[in-house]
Amino acid sequence: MDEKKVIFSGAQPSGKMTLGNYLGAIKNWTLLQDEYECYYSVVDLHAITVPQKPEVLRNNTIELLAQYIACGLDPEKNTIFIQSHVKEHLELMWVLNTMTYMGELNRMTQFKDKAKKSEENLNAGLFTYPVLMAADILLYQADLVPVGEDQRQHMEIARDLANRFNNRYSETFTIPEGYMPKEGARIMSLQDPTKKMSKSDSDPNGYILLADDSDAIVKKIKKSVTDSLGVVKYSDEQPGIKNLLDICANFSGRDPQDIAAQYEGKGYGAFKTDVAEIVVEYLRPIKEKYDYMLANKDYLRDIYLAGDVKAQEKASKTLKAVYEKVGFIPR
Ligand code: AQP
Repeated sequence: MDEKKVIFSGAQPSGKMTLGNYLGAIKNWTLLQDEYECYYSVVDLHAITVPQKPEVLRNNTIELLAQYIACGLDPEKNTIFIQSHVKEHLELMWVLNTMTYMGELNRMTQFKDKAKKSEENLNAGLFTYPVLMAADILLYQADLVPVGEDQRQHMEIARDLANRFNNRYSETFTIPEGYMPKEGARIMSLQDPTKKMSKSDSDPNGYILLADDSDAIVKKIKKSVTDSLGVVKYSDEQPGIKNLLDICANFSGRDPQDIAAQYEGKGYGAFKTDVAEIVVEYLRPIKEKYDYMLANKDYLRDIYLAGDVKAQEKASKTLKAVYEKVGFIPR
């Protein structure tokens, strides 16, 4: 029997999961879980690159795990684990740090964006974030990494570092490929459709959380920023409407242009009402399962403890090979 190809991906417990996180990444995780050997992590080490309150971080970590399961990840089929429990991530990161150029990190747009937001906390972790992400991926010899469009640059660094290491020390790492959805690769803020929807946005009206109740979802979609043209059209000149059409298209499996055509002669009000209904109905079972999971924290603990062991098994093999090639004396 052919060995299954490997997937790695993760999300940060830097807040609660948004519709952007779901449509950009997690939905694909669930679609790929039968075909691949999958490692899905709650990447808490990444989350502390911006200040986190310890209690909030702990809650967000468990809640994100609950959301992974609520979205349809089967803990029997996937290795689901907490990043900080597998220390190999940090050890491989160190080795890769010594092979990463300052110039290539300086070019990262996510760093530039986050640096603007965190001028008082411009820490080195934020700068070397892509190196930790490369370590996450390469430790599991991942072939595929399902992520949103915002991670494209980081995926390039992961590939470059894998190639660089292989060329310097001989074949060690699988070269990973990013896997992005056709629609939903970049869901935009509902309040500023020129920037991406983010769970750490200071304006809660900018994002829809998977944990939001129906009323909140309806209100946020009704309040979403559009334009004064008054025509539902799938066009770059109407980023707010385009974003809502992308969300609809993703949830209904229909073409965004066809959906737009349905609203000829109708105003934005009717369109927004329908978008809200589609989102509410789609998220309803996810929210129900999420609430159930949160009431079963022991089960969640069992999931991550089993996942930690399986993840570490694989990660330690890769790290051992790396240490040998680099020239460290084995203990
Ligand atoms: N708006 C988005 N549209 C599509 N995909 C998105 N992703 C994030 N935002 C969007 C994808 O979700 C996955 C998990 O993201 P993450 O938690 O690792 O970090 P992030 O990309 O920085 O997400 P946020 O929500 O913007 O978090 P904060 O506010 O903490 O920075 C990734 O695959 C990402 O591409």
